[in-house]
Amino acid sequence: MEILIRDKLKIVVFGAFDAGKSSFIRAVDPASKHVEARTAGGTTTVALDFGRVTIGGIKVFLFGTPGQERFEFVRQILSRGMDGAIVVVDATRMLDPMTCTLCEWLHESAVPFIILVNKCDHPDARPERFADLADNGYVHCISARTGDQVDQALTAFVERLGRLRRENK
Ligand SMILES: Nc1nc2c(ncn2[C@@H]2O[C@H](COP(=O)(O)OP(=O)(O)OP(=O)(O)O)[C@@H](O)[C@H]2O)c(=O)[nH]1
Ligand SMILES: [Mg+2]
Repeated sequence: MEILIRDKLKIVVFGAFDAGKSSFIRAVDPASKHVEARTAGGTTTVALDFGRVTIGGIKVFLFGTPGQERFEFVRQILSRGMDGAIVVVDATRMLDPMTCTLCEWLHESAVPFIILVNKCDHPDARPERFADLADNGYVHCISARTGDQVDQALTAFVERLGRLRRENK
């Protein structure tokens, strides 16, 4: 990979409550940090997730957002200056209004983004429900639990962001 002007990328991870945003960041970076609260069913992000990984010489900083609607202000803060976005969806659920709103906003803001259809290890997963969510076809089926396709999807996105940066320089 040729040397880029800037060798750092800020990628923000969005998605509805419980989709698996924090699990995705843990799968990418086992040393990632998470500010979460306990719930009856496990944990929920109340501030942010933060993970780091180096891909092809580029330092990638991953910021995970809370999924609960009431934390919209946190999503606004974390999204400042992002180079790209990842939208995580739960393959076992139906497409939800928050995910649709997020994708419309990213599209209108001209922020490059991919869809990660998570929980594809689950017997109830129906990834085909999300096939048309990114109009450019950037949809990947992953499992944050098993790690399947996690690194491949992120690497493909980072390479695409690197290409976009070279084209725009
Ligand atoms: N089967 C399966 N379960 C998963 C997978 N990824 C996450 N989960 C489960 O889904 C639940 C939510 O995971 P989180 O990573 O906390 O989801 P989140 O999107 O960060 O949730 P919020 O921060 O509350 O919005 C947990 O019980 C996880 O164990 C996966 O790939 N497969
Ligand atoms: Mg979370």
